[in-house]
Amino acid sequence: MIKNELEKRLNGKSLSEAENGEIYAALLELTKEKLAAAPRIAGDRKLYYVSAEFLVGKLLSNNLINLGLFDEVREALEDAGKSLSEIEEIEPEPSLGNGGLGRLAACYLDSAATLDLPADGVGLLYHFGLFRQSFWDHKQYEKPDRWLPAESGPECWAEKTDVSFTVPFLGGAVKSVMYDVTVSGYEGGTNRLHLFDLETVDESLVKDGIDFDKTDIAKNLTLFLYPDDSDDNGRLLRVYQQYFMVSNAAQLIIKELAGKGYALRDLHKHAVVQINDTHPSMIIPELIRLMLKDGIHMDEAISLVSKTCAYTNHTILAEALEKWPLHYLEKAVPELVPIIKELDRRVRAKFDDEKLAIIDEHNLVHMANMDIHYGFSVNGVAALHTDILKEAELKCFAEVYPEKFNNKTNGVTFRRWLMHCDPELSAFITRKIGDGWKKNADELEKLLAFKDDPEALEELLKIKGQKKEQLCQYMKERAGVELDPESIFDIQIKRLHEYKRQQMNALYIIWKYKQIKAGHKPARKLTLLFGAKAAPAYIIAKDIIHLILCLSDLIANDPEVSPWLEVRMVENYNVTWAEKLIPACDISEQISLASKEASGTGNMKFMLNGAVTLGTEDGANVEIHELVGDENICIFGKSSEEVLELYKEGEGRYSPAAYYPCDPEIEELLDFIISPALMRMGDPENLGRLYRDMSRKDWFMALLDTKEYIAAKERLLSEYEDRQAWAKKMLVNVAKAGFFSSDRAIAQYNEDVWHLK
Ligand code: B1H
Repeated sequence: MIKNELEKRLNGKSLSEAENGEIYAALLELTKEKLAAAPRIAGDRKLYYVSAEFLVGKLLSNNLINLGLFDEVREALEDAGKSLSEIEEIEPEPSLGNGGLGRLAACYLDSAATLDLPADGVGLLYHFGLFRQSFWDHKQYEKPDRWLPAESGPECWAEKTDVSFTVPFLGGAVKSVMYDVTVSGYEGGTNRLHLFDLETVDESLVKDGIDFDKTDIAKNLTLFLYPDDSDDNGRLLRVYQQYFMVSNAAQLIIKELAGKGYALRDLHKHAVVQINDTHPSMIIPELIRLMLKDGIHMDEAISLVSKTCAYTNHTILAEALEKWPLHYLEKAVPELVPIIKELDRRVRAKFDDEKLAIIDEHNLVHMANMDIHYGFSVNGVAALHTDILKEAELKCFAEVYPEKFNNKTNGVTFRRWLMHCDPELSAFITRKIGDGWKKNADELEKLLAFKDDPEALEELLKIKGQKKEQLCQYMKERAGVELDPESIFDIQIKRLHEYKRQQMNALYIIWKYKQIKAGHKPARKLTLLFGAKAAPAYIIAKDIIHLILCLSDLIANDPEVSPWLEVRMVENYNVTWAEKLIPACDISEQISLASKEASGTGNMKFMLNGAVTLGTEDGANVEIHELVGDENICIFGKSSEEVLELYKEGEGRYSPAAYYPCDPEIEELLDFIISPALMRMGDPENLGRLYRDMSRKDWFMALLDTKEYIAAKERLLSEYEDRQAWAKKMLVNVAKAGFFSSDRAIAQYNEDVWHLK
């Protein structure tokens, strides 16, 4: 009996007497014990998923689901008058990631364990993770977000181990400490997420906001995720972080290999390293360095490492493709520089093509190029993205290594993104088609049998209504905002970036505001919800937040408009917020400039929870479109081919001047940004800068698709009024989402790349 097991840990109190904090501590302890008793997944060949980010989210419910204890615990608590979801509020969310890339890593660990594959994650234990966001005066402010337990407080999921390595640093050395988070598979065994910390780290360096002494590497290395890299010291610190991460990973891999009794020469047979974007790329020269130290010759070391490492590319945005000045590396990782130079020399000896070089003529080290030459696999994260890599961005590489390139369309774990966040919908699905879908997501297709069943469709609408009510409740408690659950919930949640085009959505808001002011009242109220953090040094992104917050306020205070339109941006958007927002969504905003969003994974989560996508033909939207068909998605905008063409030099190149001021409708929308009404509300400096940027530069072409976007959204809003037809769209989206299970993605990685078991 779970109740007894919990009460044993409550110092004589009964469940109903105990405080939520005490119950959380008891649940944590109990769950950890059960995890420790579950079998550790083992095998002769193991994957190391090395990543600078693991956005795991809260883990209590996730672990309870995987252990098969969730319902029992929830009921025991309910009987005692307690609520599991309230208790969960106590759990701090570790913000060890920025967005999709980090959350993907967490989904992949969940699926690898579920598929019983020996696969551990390796990353860093950032004490503060990404910053905590707050809004004041319509602007974003950043504060450190400490998630680790206080000395005296309850434990957390990361447990200190006695594993420690020495990492060469600045002519001396620093020591690491390894912390382990147990990763459970659904009704399966466990793997580990190894997070390395610096033994000498000093939190007292953080004094004011998220600023700290960036030069004191031996004390600051693991304080923050991606410290502000707008200055040299920040960038240099990032190199140190990356090296600390990969040196620990490499040493761990070699230690485990030796532990199994294998020679270093057999590395590639027993270990495979997945390099998650270029942040861990230095693991290639680091493994080579360690092999050379062990007496293996350069030729052989390079060959062995190249058979061990595989690289995933997550972006084609030039600014995100890492290129480190050689002199940074000379300062931060002097031991690796001769190896990197040798790797470059070999490339140059073999190929007479500057584009393939690792160290370019400006002495910039192209990390991705090193991964492609000296890894055995290169994959993109959605079909369109991989095509662009092969045909444009990395064309010259695909020509010399066609066998290395492959696509692995992203996926998300249905345990967290359906079973946990929408138990009502999960129960509906199980009532209709049984529970085989939990292990085999393709079975969701069986739902199509209910496409024309009015009762089933009615049920589906009712569940969506419930989830909207729940979100309203949560918003009220958290943000003091009362939303209207009868309105249409249109949601855009993702990192703030110009290519994701939140600013285009803001132009829609302006358009709608003006329509309502002109007397064109819609059939139903529309609620637009945003969640987004802007990188602290990304000025235009912060200006976009400012615009949205000003519009939100302007509308809320306008009695003519507020009955019909509401705009809210949640503060400190994170995984927990996503779990509340996604199930309540009617319209999923996936409006990136075509070719720029490598895949997207939020798009998949929304679809799985019965939202209809309003999107461009970008990233995985293309695959969603193919799966659900034209009637069940709303696609608009220029194609990626057209966009790539518009970026080319010369005539035909994109210019916002084609729209502003010559198109009067667009002119009206942009001018509103600097209208007296808004300028009074907000900061003229921010609004003016954004207005100038959008009307003169518009680097990510928001104006290109604005009119089509407005028309498409209006079309979708009117379709919402046919409730049965809408419910059918919802059902088809859920039924076709099976492909986007991370179980499918991981099975493909294993089949084509990892070959575990
Ligand atoms: C993605 C990043 C990323 N791609 C650099 N690249 C970063 C790059 O702080 N940095 O230095 C942080 C993140 N993140 C995302 O990966 C893509 O934009 C999404 O489209 C994709 O779904 C996700 C997972 O593949």
